[in-house]
Amino acid sequence: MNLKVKSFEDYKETYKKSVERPEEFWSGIAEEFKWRKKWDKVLSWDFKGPDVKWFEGGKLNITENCLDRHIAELGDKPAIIWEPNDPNEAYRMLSYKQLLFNVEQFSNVLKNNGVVKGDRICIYLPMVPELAIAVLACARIGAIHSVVFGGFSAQSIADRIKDAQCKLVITADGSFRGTKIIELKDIVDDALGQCPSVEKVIVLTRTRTPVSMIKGRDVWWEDEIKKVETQGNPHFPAEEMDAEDMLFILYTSGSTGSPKGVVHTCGGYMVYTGYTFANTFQYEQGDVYFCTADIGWITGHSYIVYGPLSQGATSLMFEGIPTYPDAGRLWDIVKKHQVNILYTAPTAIRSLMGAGDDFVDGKDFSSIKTLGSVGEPINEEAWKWFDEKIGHGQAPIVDTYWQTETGGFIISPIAGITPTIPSYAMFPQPGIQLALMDEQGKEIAGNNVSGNLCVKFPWPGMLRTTYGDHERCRKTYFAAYPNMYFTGDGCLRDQDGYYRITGRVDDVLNVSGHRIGTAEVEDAINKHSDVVESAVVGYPHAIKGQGIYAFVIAGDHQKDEELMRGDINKTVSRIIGAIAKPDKIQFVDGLPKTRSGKIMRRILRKIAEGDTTNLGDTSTLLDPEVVERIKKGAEKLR
Ligand code: 6R9
Repeated sequence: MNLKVKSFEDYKETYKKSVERPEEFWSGIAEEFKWRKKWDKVLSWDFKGPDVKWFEGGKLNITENCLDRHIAELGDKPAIIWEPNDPNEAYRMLSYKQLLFNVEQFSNVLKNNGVVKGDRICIYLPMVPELAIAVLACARIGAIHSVVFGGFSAQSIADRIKDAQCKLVITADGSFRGTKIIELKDIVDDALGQCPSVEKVIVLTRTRTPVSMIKGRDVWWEDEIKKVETQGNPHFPAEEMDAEDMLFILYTSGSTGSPKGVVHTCGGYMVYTGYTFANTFQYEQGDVYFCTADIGWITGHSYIVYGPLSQGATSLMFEGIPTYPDAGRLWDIVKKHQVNILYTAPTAIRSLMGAGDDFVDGKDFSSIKTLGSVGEPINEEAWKWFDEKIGHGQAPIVDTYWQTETGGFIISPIAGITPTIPSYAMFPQPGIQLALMDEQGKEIAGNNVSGNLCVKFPWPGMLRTTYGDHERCRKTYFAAYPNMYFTGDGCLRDQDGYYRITGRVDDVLNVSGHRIGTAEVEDAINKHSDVVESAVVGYPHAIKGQGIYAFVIAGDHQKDEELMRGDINKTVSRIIGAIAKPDKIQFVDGLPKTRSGKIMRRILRKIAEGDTTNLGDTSTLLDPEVVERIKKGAEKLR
């Protein structure tokens, strides 16, 4: 397939063409995929709606592109290599033929359980091959998957199920994470009390921990597979989908309200993830590609499942955590499976770096060709360590900047082709027209400037709506700057025109690469019976990138601060999940508010960062004295 640029010159020319003649450019890329019927129109768009359509009239099924079309040439090639949590358990390898067989089988299971095109299916599974199988089977039957990350609570699952009105849930008895077992089915059961739309639950065996199985509702994955075997026809012809039919919903946090269901559609998402995967990593047939993300996040959707598989790649999936049994685990996997491309997150790099070089030195990295980073800005120190220790100065690092909403990379170097600079995402991907905007809504021209990062022209992988609430999509992404998609990130374009992401400019936190809204955490804390009010901000954290700092006004029931902190943490874990637990909780007797009642977060952010010398103008505060008291309390916490 001819999706890869060959030189820096070629990148520049490709980029130029992609901007000057976007429709011609993207239809050329799309032709490298398998369509049942070619599109009538490449693009129609209007960011006011927003109303964006790519490859209208085209018919396809993404799983024919990820599976069927590879069988003739790559049928016996590993599609998925699966490394279990416990290094002593046997790993698994699924060839393209086997994966197709399993996906067809499970599509039949879904059909037997009443699933039809357009139904919404919630998936809450550990990182086992069956997760990829379940995702692809939904796509094959035309059902819309909504994968929920295994670290989210019962309440979060319930909220997501209710929002999308899911008909069926696919889960497992439990999942292994390091030395822990997480009882997934139990968590699902806690959620289902609130979810009348769910008719069936399919339960995969993994940990074989005791689970409650309700007659008529809950069925075992393995039993359902046996039924399909007895039925005797393993095949399942892929459902024909329109390019703009929904492929999946993935919930993500914003600066206000509950998480939104970002919607991606079949055609554009396929083209964009396949193209950016092949080109950015410069994937070559035979390479073993290892992305350490969880399929519960967009990175796993786009760059463990759809992107790599549409390109006939070998995608390695890891069930466990980078520090189990020790901090050398990822490097052992690299050697064991001769990984050529390793794609991970700055938070993982920093935590492994912190574990000491004993876990790295002497390991075999000779197979590594390319490294990648995603999820948050990578600091220079982590970049250099990754480069020296893992890449031995030989492997280009692609620092890929993108979002759940963008579907795939929008700013990134191209491995071995474009230059790299530590902590810079460098160049827009072909087809991506960036704009830096100032507070007055004007585009900032020239170099050596910073502003709010926007995209001014559509690309095939962009979100189409937020599920069930199109107006929310418009307000969140398309209203801040007319005719632009606003990312929510700040960005610098340096004197050479290279891009560097400076972080979120809204109230979204990035904790260990996980996106969490401050408003969501506040809502959860405020649900605690003895909390009057709270305000949550981020602060720099050595490993996590950002930590969560909560200022809490407590009622007078609980006098013991440590107990109260424990209770608040438990409440947040129950409502959102352990990933949203505050790292620091400071009890305060008031919050810095303006006379109109708005919390001045700018001040709280500074205090949380430990930078209280210049708090700016506090004269508009209702009670300026409160700031002094909060400052004193913060010093005690440090
Ligand atoms: C893919 C993913 C999106 C937010 C995004 C930005 C941050 C992601 C980054 C990066 C700097 C990078 N982000 N990659 N910041 N450099 N290479 O992470 O999606 O979970 O939706 O998060 O993550 O702040 O806005 P998502």
